[in-house]
Amino acid sequence: MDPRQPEFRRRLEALGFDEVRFAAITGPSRDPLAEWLAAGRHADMHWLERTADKRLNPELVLPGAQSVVMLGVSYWSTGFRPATSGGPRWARYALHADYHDTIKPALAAAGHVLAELYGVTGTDYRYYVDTGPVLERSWAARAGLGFTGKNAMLISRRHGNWLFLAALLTRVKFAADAPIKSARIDGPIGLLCGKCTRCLAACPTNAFAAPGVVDARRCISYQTIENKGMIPRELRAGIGNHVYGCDVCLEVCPWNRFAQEGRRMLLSARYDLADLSLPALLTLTPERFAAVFRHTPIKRLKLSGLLRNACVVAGNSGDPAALPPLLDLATAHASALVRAHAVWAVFRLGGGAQLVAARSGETDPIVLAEYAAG
Ligand code: B12
Ligand code: SF4
Ligand code: SF4
Repeated sequence: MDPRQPEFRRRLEALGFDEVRFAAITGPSRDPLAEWLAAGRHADMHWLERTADKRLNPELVLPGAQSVVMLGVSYWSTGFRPATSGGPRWARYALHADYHDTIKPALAAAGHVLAELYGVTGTDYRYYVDTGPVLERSWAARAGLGFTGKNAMLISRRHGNWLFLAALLTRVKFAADAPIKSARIDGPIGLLCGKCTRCLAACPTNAFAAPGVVDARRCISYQTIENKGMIPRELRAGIGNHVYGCDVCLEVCPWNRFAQEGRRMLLSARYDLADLSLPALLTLTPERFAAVFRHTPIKRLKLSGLLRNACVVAGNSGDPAALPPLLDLATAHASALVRAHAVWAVFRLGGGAQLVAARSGETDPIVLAEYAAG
């Protein structure tokens, strides 16, 4: 092996990446992305459709690309505090500073190390975290960074489900790392799952179309983060107290017992967000939203999206103390999206009569539909 490759790996680990693995690009991928899209499982994430060709073929992303360097950043920590009991629940990754502010600079530094060691320029590599046209989980599995669980997650033997992934595509040809293999399983899903099906059974909204296949339309993560419109009525009860994202199919996985603390937490923790009570969320002002969620991924949801989710959580809380702020949102909030979900929540908490008495001049059809259904 070229002695520069172990040196490159060491330097990337020193930058704080917990996993550094290499895969060879040998032509277009046989990933079932096209079938997944054809079945409509991407909901309205049309950007996945638009970039499907690139996702399946790295040559279209970086002509002449030879290798993918897959990087994993653990966000598991002994200091992690989940929601206060019964309070709003947040996806664990979201209780950290935005990856744009943390992983991106480390990736830029990784590119500079590549350029220094291999004498290449910035046009010989491209890096992405999450939003690039790269099938990150497939590449990570091919590079042996972990295996694809029945929960569709890339699960690491050293970090469990708690790895954020990033990819560096390059024209440099690296020796490929071996993928994990199992003599017992024929196919990529659930290689080290054995007979376990905990994640499939635990999903609160039945989002698994098959082992390893998530239907985003039913997934709480999609509904609370990516969906910018109405949350379907039939899914709202299943959302429970998940205010942003969902980790249920990750949390139940027995492989998490091997999780180790990240070597250097590139994502800096914001566990304080889990202390926000439901009333505090329901009464957020634009100024407070901007101040609290600055530098977190949650800011991209915008205040109206977060209030929409908080209304669903409030409707599921069974707590009559949530009624006063909900009534205010239902009757006076500027966003019809927020009013509509607040109306649903008020009816669910038994405040329908009060609401109908307080209602004045509502004309928006999406809100009126909630009154009619309530
Ligand atoms: C769109 C998207 C979503 C969508 C759709 C999820 C999905 N399952 O596809 C929604 C919004 C629902 C979502 C949710 C979440 N996401 Co997301 N998401 C993405 C994104 C941007 C693209 C994924 C994609 O292409 N999906 C299409 C399907 C077809 O591909 P896939 O699931 O990636 O890969 C599958 C196929 O390749 C399949 N496969 C390969 N060969 C074969 C062969 C056969 C026969 C079969 C059946 C399958 C199969 O195995 C993989 C797993 O099923 C990636 C980032 C990226 N650029 O890749 C992050 C990413 C997958 N998400 C991530 C995370 C953390 C989450 C959440 C945990 C967030 C949360 N806490 O709320 C949840 C987990 C939900 C789940 N169980 O999957 C991480 C996953 C890290 C990891 N260790 O796996 C990623 C990689 C982002 C990152 N940079 O770290 N996400
Ligand atoms: S993230 Fe939650 S809703 Fe989505 S598949 Fe997993 S358990 Fe189901
Ligand atoms: S919970 Fe069980 S079935 Fe699901 S991914 Fe983990 S080991 Fe596999």
